[in-house]
Amino acid sequence: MPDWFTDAFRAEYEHQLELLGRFNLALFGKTGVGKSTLVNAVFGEPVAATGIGEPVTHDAHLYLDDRGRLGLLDTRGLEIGRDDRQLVKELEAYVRQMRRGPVEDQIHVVWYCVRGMDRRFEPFEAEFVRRLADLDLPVIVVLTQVPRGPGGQLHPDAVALAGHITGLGLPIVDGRPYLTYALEDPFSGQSSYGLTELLEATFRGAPEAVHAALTAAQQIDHRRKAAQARRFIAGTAAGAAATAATPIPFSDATVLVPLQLAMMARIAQLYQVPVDRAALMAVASTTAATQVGRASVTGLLKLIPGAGTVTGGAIGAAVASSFTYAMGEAWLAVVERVAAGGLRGLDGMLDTEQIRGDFLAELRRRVPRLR
Ligand SMILES: Nc1nc2c(ncn2[C@@H]2O[C@H](COP(=O)(O)OP(=O)(O)O)[C@@H](O)[C@H]2O)c(=O)[nH]1
Ligand SMILES: [Mg+2]
Repeated sequence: MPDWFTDAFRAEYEHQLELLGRFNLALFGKTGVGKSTLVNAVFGEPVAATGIGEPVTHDAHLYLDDRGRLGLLDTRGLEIGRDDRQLVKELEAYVRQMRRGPVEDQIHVVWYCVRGMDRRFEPFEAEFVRRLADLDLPVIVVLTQVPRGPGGQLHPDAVALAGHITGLGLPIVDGRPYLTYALEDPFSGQSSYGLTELLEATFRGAPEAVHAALTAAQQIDHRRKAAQARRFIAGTAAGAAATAATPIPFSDATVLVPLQLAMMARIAQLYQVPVDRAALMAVASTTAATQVGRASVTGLLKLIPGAGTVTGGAIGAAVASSFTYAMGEAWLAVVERVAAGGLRGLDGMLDTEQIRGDFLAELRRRVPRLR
């Protein structure tokens, strides 16, 4: 059972990854303005050394770095202000070529980055932004490394620059730049800010179809992950109810397992819990779930008025739905704890016994009659 389950979970984990797709972000701006720092602050440091990515154009100045749920389109060897025509030409070719492919291969949002203290936004930059917008790309202008005063007030020079850019009436998301400081600097006492607002704007710019991928890719807003997980739990619970619309005999309750497996895999993906850990966790918790399954179904049957007498030893829609829902919520609580760095042993590794115990406790809280 555990081996079968690990394999099944791994397959489902991959399948859910495909369904989730990828959010593609294009980065433009001069070297050293803080593009990489910004990306890492919002999406987390790359797990492995990702290198420079794969060239995506014939002329090979555009590179796509595949970081799982996040695709990063970056420029090498071309500078805005010097090679704009070449850059726009390559970009046009790429966008055209991609338009024929699936949504998940398109560029979804552009961050055009300007160092907030540079005090200038030049005409060729405005022109470049317009060309991006002409390609139907949602462009967000980001002012990077904008310091704040002791009272939290934004540096007046950056505010002036933002006002200037807003006044240009560019076709950019929300019509104005976003001011940020991505990486805290303990020496000068600067803390990071503006990232959540930038992420919100990115969601507004991105097509609905990639919101789930963006939710999984970003690492700063866990409430969005939880909300997405809950939508999926509700959908799975409804699916379980449909499956059990004709009551399932007790012994056939395993027909619900694939649904629950998909649900758990999707939640693990949303929180980017790596597959080996996820498989381990799934095995641990589902063993627990199977153990308590019988007891809980009996318990749930007692909770639903008339269920016991009407369906006898069978699981009906209401019970299948409630139990799947409780499993989803319990699993979500466990995954959130793992994502926050918890449920580890003294050696820092994930502790299967802790996870199992935790999942059981969470499940019990949600199914009160459970032994
Ligand atoms: N403290 C601090 N340093 C930053 C910030 N953004 C960029 N830097 C620094 O500026 C330098 C260039 O940043 P990088 O992200 O590599 O720029 P890129 O060339 O646009 O990708 C690096 O040394 C960063 O550590 C920030 O928000 N805070
Ligand atoms: Mg960089």
